[in-house]
This record gives sequence, structure tokens and C-alpha cells, in this order.
Amino acid sequence: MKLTGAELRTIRMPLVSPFETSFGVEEDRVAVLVRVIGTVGGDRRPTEVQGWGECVAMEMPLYSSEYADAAAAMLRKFLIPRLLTASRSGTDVTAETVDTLLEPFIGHRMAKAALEMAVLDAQLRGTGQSLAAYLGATRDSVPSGVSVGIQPSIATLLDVVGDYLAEGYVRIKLKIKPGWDIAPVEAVRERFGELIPLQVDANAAYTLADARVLRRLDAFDLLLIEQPLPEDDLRQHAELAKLVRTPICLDESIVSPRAAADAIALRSCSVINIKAGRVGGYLAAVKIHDLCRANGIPVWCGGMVETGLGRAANAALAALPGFTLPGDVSASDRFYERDITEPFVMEDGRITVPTGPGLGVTPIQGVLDSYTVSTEGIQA
Ligand code: NPQ
Ligand code: MG
Repeated sequence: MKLTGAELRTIRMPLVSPFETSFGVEEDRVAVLVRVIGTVGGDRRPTEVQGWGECVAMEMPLYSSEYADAAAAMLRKFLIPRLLTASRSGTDVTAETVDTLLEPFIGHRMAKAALEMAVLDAQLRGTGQSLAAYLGATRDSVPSGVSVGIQPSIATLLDVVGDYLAEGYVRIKLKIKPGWDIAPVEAVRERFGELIPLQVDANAAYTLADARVLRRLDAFDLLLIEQPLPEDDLRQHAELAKLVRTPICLDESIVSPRAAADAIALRSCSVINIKAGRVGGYLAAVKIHDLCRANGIPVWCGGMVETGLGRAANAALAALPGFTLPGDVSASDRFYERDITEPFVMEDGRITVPTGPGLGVTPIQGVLDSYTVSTEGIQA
């Protein structure tokens, strides 16, 4: 593809209800979107294509070191100009080469992932192939799990979980933190029984000194404990894994295929949450999927409160054969009253994987504009 231009857009979308985790309370989703414009078909039969990417970095660096304004700055100053310059000098810019072209710039994986996603969407729209087919999906719908925030009381939590179960979500994930762990899990098990697939996510809120509390979770037959310890603590996760029976799953720690290989070799986890944004893109996500599959490590698709764009791509990824656990790919209305694309709806506990070219969804201009905080064009 020849890249001819790009646009950066920052949006702010209100959440249907505040989402509390161990790192804070979120009331809006701020997201950076990338739109790339290019041509395919060479100089003889050029066809204009465009593609959309969504950056999962949050407004503040609470989940990871990246944050929205920093990602926008990276895209504006370094990442987009690098691709535009390469394209102008005759390099064919494809999703498969974005990673190598951006390699000189250290880190900023979420920003890079957004740009790769936009190029990939444009490229696939050019060939007419769906993202799911391109990534190697083997299913046309994926089971839908839901992530339940920390609630003001146990009574409220039971109401919220009951509502999600009634909607049809096939797996419940409770956000936990010190002081909100054993009691909520015990209450949910007591009310809804031993049969509902249940797991917890600490977002790195514990230390190895909390092993005794975490071991008490063994009594509740959880699918897994997600990211109990800090991001950069693979060794201590391996120690913790020896002390608890519940499978340890890593999220924040898995920042690349290399980190995944290390975590598996060190026995830091026995399950991995794959988020394309966190690992630098959907191509790296597939590499981790393949690595885990070869090593007998179950994976599931995480979520970053994406708009319909990221949600479409996550549904495609989650349809690969190694995604053997339900992911955090919820319906649009879990987070948004009005999504920027046609909303993703849940049917019989499942989300349908888009089949159209590329992401298979596009923003609805009026809705997108109503959430837009700023827009800028980027030239080489
Ligand atoms: C996780 N996601 O698995 C995260 C982190 C997270 C679905 O639990 C606004 C934007 C709020 C992104 C809250 C889920 C967020 C966010 C939590 C991401 O760790
Ligand atoms: Mg998580």
C-alpha cells in the first residue's frame, strides 16, 4: 500500500456507569483513533483505501505507562511520519512491515498497535478480506464474558452480577483489590452457585506478602486469578504460583511475544490474557496465541473498554482456535449507550465476528463527531 495521509482524532465517550478497578474509577473512555489513507493496486490501477485504528491507552497512565496524549504525541511526531516517509521513498507499507519500520522507536506499543491496526484495516479493505479470515479465525462467533467493577457494597455487586447473568454473559470476572476480594467472591458463589464460570482480576494490586489472602481464594473454584502482582514481577508471580492452587493468569506483564515466552519458561502463569494493544498489535497477538498453543497455555482475549472498532478486531482475534476461555469481549452496551459503530450485541451469550472487509465496521460520522475532542491531519 502507498500511504498518502493520516488523521489523528481524540474522542471522549461517557460510560454507562463508573468502572472501578484497583487502580481507580473511570467515568469516561478517552481514546485516540488513527485513520490512514492510501492507495492499493499500484500506479496503473490505483484505488483509494482507508483504515481505522484504535489506541487502547487510557487517559491516565494507571493501567500501564502509556496514556492517550503521549500515544497521540508518539503517533504525530514519530510513528506516522516514519511510515509516510518510507512510503514516499517507495517502500510498500503493509501491516506485516509496520512493526519493523517502527522498531527503532522504543516502547509505546499501544501507539504502534493503533497504527498497525489502521494499516491492516486499509490493506484488508483493499483485498476484500475480513480481519478474522486474515488472522486465522476458525469460528464465526465468540463466547462473551463480562468484567464487573468494584462496587460500593456486596448487595450492589450481587444485583449487578445477577443482571449480567440474566443478560446471558457466560463468564463473570470480578475486579478485586486488598479489602475487596474474599467477601465479594464468597457472596457471588453463595448467591449464584458453584457452576458459573468465575474469575478475578487484581490489576497488580497485591504483593507476594499477600499470598495467604490470595490462597484463600482457592476455596472458590475460580477459573484464574489475573495479574495479582506488579507488571515487571515475573519471578514473584512464579513464586506465588507455587503457593496457590488457582491458576495464575497474566495481563499487564505480557507486553510482547518475548515476555510471553519468558513467563511460560519461568512458570509465572498457566493462562495468558492477550490484548493486542498491550503487545504492539494484532500480529504480535497472533504470535503469542501460536506460542501459547504450542505450549499448552490457554489464552483468552482481554478488553480495554474499546469502541466498536477495537471490539470488532477483538472479536476477530478471539475467534482463533487457541482462545479456549471466554474473553472480555462484551456487547457495546456493557460500556456505552451509543457506540461509534453499529453496536455489538450479545446473542445467546455470544458476539458475532464481523465478516466484511477489514474490521467489518466503520464509524458513524455523526456519532463520532459528537464525541470528538480534537482532530488533526498528519503530513510527512
Ligand atoms: C483489564 N479491562 O483487564 C482491563 C483494564 C481496564 C475490561 O477489565 C477505561 C479504559 C477503563 C480502559 C478499566 C477490563 C478501564 C480500562 C480497566 C481498562 O485489566
Ligand atoms: Mg486485566
